[in-house]
Amino acid sequence: WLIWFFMFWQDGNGKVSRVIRIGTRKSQLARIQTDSVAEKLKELYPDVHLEIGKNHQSLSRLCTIGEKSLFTKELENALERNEVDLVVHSLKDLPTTLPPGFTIGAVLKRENPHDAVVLHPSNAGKTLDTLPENSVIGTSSLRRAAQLKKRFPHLEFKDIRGNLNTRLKKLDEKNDFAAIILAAAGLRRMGWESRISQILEPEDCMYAVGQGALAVEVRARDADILEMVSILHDPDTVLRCIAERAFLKHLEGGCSVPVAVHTQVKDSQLYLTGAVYSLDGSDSLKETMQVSVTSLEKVDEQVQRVGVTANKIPGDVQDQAERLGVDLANLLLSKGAKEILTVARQLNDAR
Ligand code: DPM
Repeated sequence: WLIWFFMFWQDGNGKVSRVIRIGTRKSQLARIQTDSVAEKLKELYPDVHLEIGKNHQSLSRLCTIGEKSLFTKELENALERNEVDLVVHSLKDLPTTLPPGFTIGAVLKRENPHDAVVLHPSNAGKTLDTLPENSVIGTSSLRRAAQLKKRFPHLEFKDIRGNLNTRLKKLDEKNDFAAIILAAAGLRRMGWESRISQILEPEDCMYAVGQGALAVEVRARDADILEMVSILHDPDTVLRCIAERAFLKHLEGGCSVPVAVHTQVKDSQLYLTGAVYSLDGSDSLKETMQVSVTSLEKVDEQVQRVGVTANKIPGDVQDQAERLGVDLANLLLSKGAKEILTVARQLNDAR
């Protein structure tokens, strides 16, 4: 039989409360994201004692091509072994299929999901349009490079790696890059909003699935923790991200393929625009579909959809969002998306 161990903590007034342990990776962004979720939980549950665990090893990329997730390693092991109770991630780094036993128990309100341009100081005042011919732009996102190569053919694109601190340093202290492209949300969380010189509109560059939203990963069977974190769910963000993740999953795209999305909830309609690109952006498919997201029944069931458990959001509406993603993927597949992605994957693997 199962024995559940609960840890308790006694405060100065003799009040006993459960200790919740949060796992984190060691990059500054991971710490900031973890702290912001811990702050929210503290406000909502003043009696719960939160402990941010030791820093776990960071993997340079959590998510891999295809649906095989490499990111399991340290943090999920810690979750599995009950060493931590929840882990905060950028949703866009979480694969659309989580390993068995884990689920995303909360998707927080999405921040600005768009990509941003950060210029080398010597280019102050410029935009991607006005940067000189052959200026080198740093990004290792196939999605960003594909879209921007097509839209700004006078620019060159080169890989830039490392965490955000490393990248900004590489930009500023060397003359290798005229500018780099990063998610506006990450820049804002790091306190570097003032470095954003341009936010890329969907016409220039659509964002990655889940970009700008934080996710809380928990043990799927830990009903107490699931209940506790579910209050953090932002309903519109959940529906948008379920549609986006279902789209990516059905395309069989991992998080490093040239796939981009744009979603919106307006007047009880959920809109999803999705696109796939060849590596140089010359070949692409882009379509938009919409679905009504009004609930006919309030079902409260323990179901995962593309890894997300959101018991307080009507199940029928979540199903509609998931179906929208699948339907849009099928539409693009019927127009040749599979071929575009297969070629992109092969060329990228050969690089
Ligand atoms: C994923 C991608 C990147 C990250 C691929 C993509 C960017 C990699 C690169 C799946 N994860 O976006 O097309 O630029 O070389 C990542 C960032 C954030 C989460 C940093 C960033 C912060 C923003 C957020 C890396 N993961 O994209 O600038 O929480 O959405």
